[in-house]
Amino acid sequence: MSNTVWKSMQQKGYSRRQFLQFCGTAAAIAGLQQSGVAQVVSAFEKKEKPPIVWLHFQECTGCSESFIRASHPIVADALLDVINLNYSETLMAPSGFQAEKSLTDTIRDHKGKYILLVEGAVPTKDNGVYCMVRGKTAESILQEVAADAAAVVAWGACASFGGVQAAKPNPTGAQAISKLINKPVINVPGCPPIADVMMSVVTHLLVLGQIPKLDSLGRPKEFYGRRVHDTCYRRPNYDAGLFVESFDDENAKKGYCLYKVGCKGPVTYNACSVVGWNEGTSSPVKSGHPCIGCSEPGFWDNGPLYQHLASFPGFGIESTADTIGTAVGLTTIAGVAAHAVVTNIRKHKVIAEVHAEDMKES
Ligand code: FSX
Ligand code: SF4
Ligand code: F3S
Repeated sequence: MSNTVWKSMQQKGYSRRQFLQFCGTAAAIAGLQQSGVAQVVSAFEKKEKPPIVWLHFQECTGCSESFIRASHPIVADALLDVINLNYSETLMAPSGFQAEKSLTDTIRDHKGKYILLVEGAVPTKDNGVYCMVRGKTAESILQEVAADAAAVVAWGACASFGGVQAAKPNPTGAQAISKLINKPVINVPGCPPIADVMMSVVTHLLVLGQIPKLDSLGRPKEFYGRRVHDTCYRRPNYDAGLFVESFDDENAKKGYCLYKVGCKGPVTYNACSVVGWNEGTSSPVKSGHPCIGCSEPGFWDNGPLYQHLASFPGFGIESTADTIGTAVGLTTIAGVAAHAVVTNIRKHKVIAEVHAEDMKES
């Protein structure tokens, strides 16, 4: 029992109240209802924590940067301190042979029990020489460690779909890890993924010991079930045909919709409009930048970032990646979503009036 989350927190000086608070937050971020808190308490009191191995391949380390900035400090602290993070090139204290021993001991002593988290794509061209760690290719390390992992998580666009290094012409033959191993992979894309979503996936695995429900691209439905566009606070402007025409114009200052300056929110499945970044303070769209679709496969090649979508499938909020896919069409023609302009004249007027009032007051 010495290895449970509660014991570890006690040793660190956390009170029982703080432990229960941690369990409540962990349950909430794992997407569990109130009744799930008891389940979390019980799991963290009794369950031995599975060891975690975190591998880094072709990436920028933004995923780790994101993870350590999760906005639930007690959860981040507890998870980072109490999970058995047996191997992580960026977060672990040991180095050299000592670090290597941690990895080999973990995969030997915890067969079928450890969780594998992977950050970055894997180069496959020229026998994988473009990413080597300890004299071994990324691909051979991945194969070796994934073989006996209980669950495999792909952090970020790179591990999930290949990311920037797989963008055309993909000189190193970079691949998503799901293409290289023969077991289910939980894809948590985004460049990088949202910290609280990452924390939630780890918590879900630790508490429930199961893989969360995934969409057809292997992403947890809880967080990738809706488009950025579906819950965007600028959406009323989109519906009313009120668009930013160029950065720094008057419409940008008014917070109009970013569709015409390239926003890919209508074809991007992620929780940015709901969970948000930096303790939910902001998101790309909230800070005035169009969504570049960073949680979708091949987004670097989906046309110029600041060119708007010509059209997109499915206007209803009920659309999901499973039902409509993510076909993205781009055009240079300056057409806008005609339905919005035509059918929302009334809303357009109301919003324009409100903005006019705001401008008068300021
Ligand atoms: Fe990729 Fe992770 Fe983009 Fe970076 O390391 S998802 S390049 S922000 O963050 O792998
Ligand atoms: Fe928001 Fe972009 Fe959709 Fe406009 S197009 S409502 S800015 S997600
Ligand atoms: Fe990425 Fe778009 Fe969110 S660019 S961070 S999915 S708003």
